[in-house]
Amino acid sequence: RTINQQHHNITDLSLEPNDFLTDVLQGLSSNPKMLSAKYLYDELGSKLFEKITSLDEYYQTRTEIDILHQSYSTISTLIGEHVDLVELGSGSSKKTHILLDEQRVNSYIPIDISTSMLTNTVDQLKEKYPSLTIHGMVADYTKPFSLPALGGNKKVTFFPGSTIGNFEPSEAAMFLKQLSQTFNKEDGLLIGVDLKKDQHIIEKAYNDEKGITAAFNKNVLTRINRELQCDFKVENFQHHAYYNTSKSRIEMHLISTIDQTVQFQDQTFAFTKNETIHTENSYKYSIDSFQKLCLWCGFKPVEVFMDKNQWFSVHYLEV
Ligand code: AVI
Repeated sequence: RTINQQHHNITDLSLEPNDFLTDVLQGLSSNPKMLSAKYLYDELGSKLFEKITSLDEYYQTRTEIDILHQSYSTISTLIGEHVDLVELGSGSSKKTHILLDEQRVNSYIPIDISTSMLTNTVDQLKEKYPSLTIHGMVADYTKPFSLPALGGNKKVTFFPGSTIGNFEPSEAAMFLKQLSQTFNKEDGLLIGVDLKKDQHIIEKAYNDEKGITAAFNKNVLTRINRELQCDFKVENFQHHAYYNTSKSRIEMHLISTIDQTVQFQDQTFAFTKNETIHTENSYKYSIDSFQKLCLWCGFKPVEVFMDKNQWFSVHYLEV
């Protein structure tokens, strides 16, 4: 499906409602119960995530932005000129403005799972960069999909925000391997990866004082109620996020605060008090563990950039 939006194209390969239904039924039937983190990003979820990125506790976004600014001259040399810039999970494209020099970038292809987020972002970018070719895509980039025809320029894929950390390591490996197979010799991958550090710093980032992360987590239940006609009582679930040291990951859960049942289509799901729905993992890497993963997937590390505390990393890789 292609939506012609004023002067630019948006290709919409968004999820079919049935995928959502099947995944939710499967996730709630499994033991322990789980929901895929990608379903956190409906319109409100994407807005809440945007709010998270400017919270004091959520060090990731500002640290990555600082790294991109500080290392801009090296990064822009690596990116080169007349490139097609593809961004995975573009959201508000906030970080991309640092890289979007109209001299260097021939076309920009933002890809996001949220139609409303992508549409708004493309509109704003078009105003700010009138001569830039923008081709937005609404797609689940964790599944294979084809990019629009790009005319054979060097391609740089930007995957910021440590979203790779939301993949299981085996999924991350599969994803990176598939991505490397679509790369030509000159192409580059610029990817942001959150690093292992004092667990209290990480835990605070997922348990902010204003409760935005809690609202973001609980919103998945509101979304299920609305889109799949379910009757979750959201007030009977509590946000819980903690660092699982042995797996080097933050786990986000929704804990049932009482014994309860939830009616869903023709099925009933029972929750005991304190039972959880596992809604997200956010893996943290070391430079070494991430580079090993990339090497195994067909990428060669070219450069890695970090902040002075070594809390966050941005890697540039080629095949
Ligand atoms: C998008 N992703 C990298 C975020 C993270 O930190 O794992 C999502 C998020 N979940 C809770 N807060 C932010």
